[in-house]
Amino acid sequence: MLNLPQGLRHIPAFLDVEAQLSLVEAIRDVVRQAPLYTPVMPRTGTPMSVRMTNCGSLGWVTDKAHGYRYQPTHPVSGEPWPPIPPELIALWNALSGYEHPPQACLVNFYAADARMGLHQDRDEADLEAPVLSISLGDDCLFRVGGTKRSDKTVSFRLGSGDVVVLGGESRLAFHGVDRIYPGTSTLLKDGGRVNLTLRRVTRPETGLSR
Ligand code: MD3
Ligand code: FE
Repeated sequence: MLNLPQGLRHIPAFLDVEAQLSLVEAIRDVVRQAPLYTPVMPRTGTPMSVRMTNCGSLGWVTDKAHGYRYQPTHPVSGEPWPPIPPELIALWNALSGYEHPPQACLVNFYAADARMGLHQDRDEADLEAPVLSISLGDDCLFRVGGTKRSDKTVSFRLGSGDVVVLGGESRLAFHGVDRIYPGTSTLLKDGGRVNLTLRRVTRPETGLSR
Protein backbone atom coordinates (compact mmCIF):
# COMPACT_ATOMS: atom_id res chain seq x y z
CA MET A 1 0.00 0.00 0.00
CA LEU A 2 1.14 3.49 -0.71
CA ASN A 3 -0.41 6.83 0.04
CA LEU A 4 -0.54 9.79 -2.31
CA PRO A 5 2.16 12.37 -1.70
CA GLN A 6 1.22 15.06 0.83
CA GLY A 7 -0.25 18.12 -0.83
CA LEU A 8 -1.77 16.34 -3.85
CA ARG A 9 -5.48 17.06 -4.13
CA HIS A 10 -7.46 15.20 -6.83
CA ILE A 11 -10.94 16.61 -7.46
CA PRO A 12 -12.80 14.25 -9.85
CA ALA A 13 -15.21 16.00 -12.25
CA PHE A 14 -14.67 19.41 -10.64
CA LEU A 15 -15.75 20.95 -13.97
CA ASP A 16 -19.21 20.09 -15.32
CA VAL A 17 -19.65 19.36 -19.04
CA GLU A 18 -20.69 22.93 -19.80
CA ALA A 19 -17.52 24.30 -18.18
CA GLN A 20 -15.43 21.67 -19.99
CA LEU A 21 -16.93 22.62 -23.38
CA SER A 22 -16.32 26.28 -22.68
CA LEU A 23 -12.67 25.51 -21.86
CA VAL A 24 -12.29 23.46 -25.04
CA GLU A 25 -13.47 26.48 -27.06
CA ALA A 26 -11.02 28.74 -25.21
CA ILE A 27 -8.17 26.30 -25.89
CA ARG A 28 -9.13 25.98 -29.57
CA ASP A 29 -8.75 29.75 -29.73
CA VAL A 30 -5.32 29.54 -28.07
CA VAL A 31 -4.24 26.83 -30.54
CA ARG A 32 -5.38 28.98 -33.51
CA GLN A 33 -3.00 31.71 -32.29
CA ALA A 34 -0.21 29.44 -31.02
CA PRO A 35 -0.30 26.14 -32.97
CA LEU A 36 0.55 22.82 -31.31
CA TYR A 37 4.11 21.74 -32.12
CA THR A 38 6.16 18.61 -31.40
CA PRO A 39 8.75 19.25 -28.68
CA VAL A 40 12.05 17.33 -28.74
CA MET A 41 14.25 16.14 -25.90
CA PRO A 42 17.40 18.05 -24.95
CA ARG A 43 20.67 16.69 -26.44
CA THR A 44 19.13 13.67 -28.25
CA GLY A 45 16.49 15.54 -30.21
CA THR A 46 14.09 12.61 -29.75
CA PRO A 47 10.54 13.86 -30.39
CA MET A 48 8.04 13.65 -27.57
CA SER A 49 4.75 11.92 -28.34
CA VAL A 50 2.77 14.72 -26.69
CA ARG A 51 2.18 17.87 -28.76
CA MET A 52 2.31 21.18 -26.91
CA THR A 53 1.60 24.86 -26.88
CA ASN A 54 1.17 27.48 -24.15
CA CYS A 55 -0.70 30.58 -23.14
CA GLY A 56 0.40 33.15 -20.59
CA SER A 57 3.35 35.53 -20.31
CA LEU A 58 5.76 32.56 -20.27
CA GLY A 59 5.56 29.12 -21.89
CA TRP A 60 7.44 25.88 -21.25
CA VAL A 61 9.46 24.72 -24.27
CA THR A 62 12.23 22.25 -25.05
CA ASP A 63 14.55 21.71 -27.98
CA LYS A 64 17.74 19.83 -28.78
CA ALA A 65 20.17 22.73 -28.39
CA HIS A 66 18.81 24.64 -25.40
CA GLY A 67 16.79 22.12 -23.39
CA TYR A 68 13.92 22.72 -21.00
CA ARG A 69 13.06 26.34 -20.26
CA TYR A 70 10.38 29.01 -20.10
CA GLN A 71 10.26 31.74 -22.73
CA PRO A 72 7.82 34.49 -23.73
CA THR A 73 7.44 33.41 -27.37
CA HIS A 74 6.35 30.40 -29.44
CA PRO A 75 9.42 28.45 -30.59
CA VAL A 76 8.15 28.07 -34.19
CA SER A 77 6.31 31.32 -34.92
CA GLY A 78 8.36 33.58 -32.64
CA GLU A 79 5.08 35.27 -31.58
CA PRO A 80 4.19 36.01 -27.95
CA TRP A 81 1.93 33.40 -26.34
CA PRO A 82 -1.76 34.36 -26.19
CA PRO A 83 -3.16 35.32 -22.77
CA ILE A 84 -4.45 32.76 -20.28
CA PRO A 85 -8.27 32.61 -20.66
CA PRO A 86 -10.11 34.35 -17.77
CA GLU A 87 -11.93 31.16 -16.72
CA LEU A 88 -8.54 29.53 -16.02
CA ILE A 89 -7.43 32.51 -13.95
CA ALA A 90 -10.68 32.15 -11.98
CA LEU A 91 -9.98 28.44 -11.43
CA TRP A 92 -6.48 29.27 -10.14
CA ASN A 93 -7.92 31.87 -7.78
CA ALA A 94 -10.49 29.37 -6.50
CA LEU A 95 -8.16 26.41 -5.94
CA SER A 96 -4.47 27.34 -5.78
CA GLY A 97 -4.42 29.10 -2.42
CA TYR A 98 -1.65 31.25 -3.93
CA GLU A 99 -1.92 35.02 -3.97
CA HIS A 100 -0.03 35.64 -7.22
CA PRO A 101 -1.49 34.91 -10.65
CA PRO A 102 -0.29 32.06 -12.86
CA GLN A 103 2.27 33.01 -15.52
CA ALA A 104 2.21 29.90 -17.71
CA CYS A 105 -0.44 27.53 -18.93
CA LEU A 106 1.11 24.54 -20.69
CA VAL A 107 -1.29 22.83 -23.09
CA ASN A 108 -0.47 19.13 -23.65
CA PHE A 109 -2.31 17.23 -26.38
CA TYR A 110 -2.27 13.42 -26.23
CA ALA A 111 -3.34 11.38 -29.25
CA ALA A 112 -4.36 7.76 -28.51
CA ASP A 113 -0.76 6.50 -28.46
CA ALA A 114 0.91 9.39 -26.64
CA ARG A 115 2.42 9.10 -23.19
CA MET A 116 4.70 11.05 -20.85
CA GLY A 117 7.57 9.38 -19.01
CA LEU A 118 8.19 9.75 -15.29
CA HIS A 119 9.69 13.17 -14.53
CA GLN A 120 9.81 16.02 -12.02
CA ASP A 121 8.71 19.58 -12.80
CA ARG A 122 11.55 21.77 -11.59
CA ASP A 123 12.11 24.35 -14.29
CA GLU A 124 10.22 26.95 -12.24
CA ALA A 125 12.06 29.33 -9.90
CA ASP A 126 8.97 29.52 -7.67
CA LEU A 127 8.53 26.02 -6.25
CA GLU A 128 6.27 27.28 -3.47
CA ALA A 129 3.37 27.89 -5.81
CA PRO A 130 1.32 24.78 -6.61
CA VAL A 131 0.77 23.44 -10.11
CA LEU A 132 -2.90 23.14 -11.09
CA SER A 133 -3.80 20.46 -13.67
CA ILE A 134 -7.04 20.21 -15.66
CA SER A 135 -7.88 17.15 -17.77
CA LEU A 136 -10.22 17.27 -20.80
CA GLY A 137 -11.28 14.46 -23.16
CA ASP A 138 -10.21 10.84 -22.95
CA ASP A 139 -9.20 9.28 -19.63
CA CYS A 140 -5.55 8.57 -18.90
CA LEU A 141 -3.61 6.43 -16.46
CA PHE A 142 -1.62 8.85 -14.31
CA ARG A 143 1.27 7.75 -12.09
CA VAL A 144 2.80 9.63 -9.18
CA GLY A 145 5.56 8.71 -6.74
CA GLY A 146 7.84 10.49 -4.30
CA THR A 147 10.66 12.97 -4.66
CA LYS A 148 13.16 10.27 -5.68
CA ARG A 149 12.84 8.47 -9.02
CA SER A 150 13.17 5.11 -7.23
CA ASP A 151 10.29 5.80 -4.81
CA LYS A 152 7.20 3.61 -5.14
CA THR A 153 4.43 5.02 -7.30
CA VAL A 154 0.64 4.90 -7.28
CA SER A 155 -1.51 5.02 -10.40
CA PHE A 156 -5.00 6.33 -10.94
CA ARG A 157 -7.21 7.44 -13.79
CA LEU A 158 -7.71 11.09 -14.63
CA GLY A 159 -10.98 11.79 -16.41
CA SER A 160 -12.48 14.75 -18.23
CA GLY A 161 -13.15 17.67 -15.90
CA ASP A 162 -10.84 16.37 -13.18
CA VAL A 163 -8.62 18.92 -11.49
CA VAL A 164 -5.43 18.08 -9.58
CA VAL A 165 -3.69 20.57 -7.30
CA LEU A 166 -0.02 19.73 -6.74
CA GLY A 167 1.19 21.64 -3.72
CA GLY A 168 3.38 20.98 -0.73
CA GLU A 169 5.54 17.86 -0.96
CA SER A 170 3.74 16.67 -4.08
CA ARG A 171 5.09 19.66 -6.01
CA LEU A 172 8.41 17.85 -6.55
CA ALA A 173 6.98 14.33 -6.90
CA PHE A 174 7.91 12.21 -9.92
CA HIS A 175 4.91 11.72 -12.17
CA GLY A 176 3.92 10.67 -15.68
CA VAL A 177 1.16 9.50 -17.99
CA ASP A 178 1.39 5.78 -18.81
CA ARG A 179 -1.44 5.58 -21.32
CA ILE A 180 -4.55 7.10 -22.82
CA TYR A 181 -7.85 5.21 -22.91
CA PRO A 182 -9.15 6.04 -26.40
CA GLY A 183 -12.89 6.49 -26.86
CA THR A 184 -13.67 7.12 -23.17
CA SER A 185 -14.93 10.69 -23.80
CA THR A 186 -16.90 12.48 -26.51
CA LEU A 187 -15.81 15.96 -25.39
CA LEU A 188 -13.23 16.39 -28.17
CA LYS A 189 -14.71 15.69 -31.60
CA ASP A 190 -11.60 13.89 -32.83
CA GLY A 191 -10.81 12.19 -29.53
CA GLY A 192 -7.59 12.38 -27.53
CA ARG A 193 -6.79 14.10 -24.28
CA VAL A 194 -5.85 17.66 -23.39
CA ASN A 195 -4.11 18.50 -20.13
CA LEU A 196 -3.70 22.08 -18.99
CA THR A 197 -1.20 22.98 -16.26
CA LEU A 198 -1.28 26.40 -14.67
CA ARG A 199 2.03 27.45 -13.17
CA ARG A 200 3.86 30.23 -11.45
CA VAL A 201 7.37 30.49 -12.94
CA THR A 202 9.28 33.40 -11.40
CA ARG A 203 9.41 34.22 -7.72
CA PRO A 204 7.00 37.01 -6.88
CA GLU A 205 8.44 40.49 -6.23
CA THR A 206 8.94 41.01 -2.53
CA GLY A 207 8.87 44.14 -0.45
CA LEU A 208 7.14 47.46 -0.73
CA SER A 209 5.18 48.02 -3.87
CA ARG A 210 3.42 51.42 -4.38
C1 MD3 B 1 2.84 16.25 -10.04
N1 MD3 B 1 1.57 16.73 -17.36
O1 MD3 B 1 2.94 18.91 -18.11
S1 MD3 B 1 -0.76 16.58 -15.15
C2 MD3 B 1 3.46 18.18 -17.24
O2 MD3 B 1 -1.29 14.84 -17.79
C3 MD3 B 1 2.76 16.94 -16.85
O3 MD3 B 1 -0.18 16.09 -19.14
C4 MD3 B 1 0.84 15.52 -17.12
O4 MD3 B 1 3.30 16.17 -16.11
C5 MD3 B 1 -0.31 15.49 -18.07
O5 MD3 B 1 4.54 18.43 -16.68
C6 MD3 B 1 0.41 15.37 -15.71
C7 MD3 B 1 -0.65 16.37 -13.40
C8 MD3 B 1 0.59 16.94 -12.82
C9 MD3 B 1 1.11 18.13 -13.28
C10 MD3 B 1 2.20 18.70 -12.66
C11 MD3 B 1 2.78 18.08 -11.57
C12 MD3 B 1 1.17 16.31 -11.78
C13 MD3 B 1 2.28 16.86 -11.13
C14 MD3 B 1 3.86 18.66 -10.90
C15 MD3 B 1 4.40 18.04 -9.80
C16 MD3 B 1 3.91 16.83 -9.38
FE1 FE C 1 4.98 17.19 -15.15
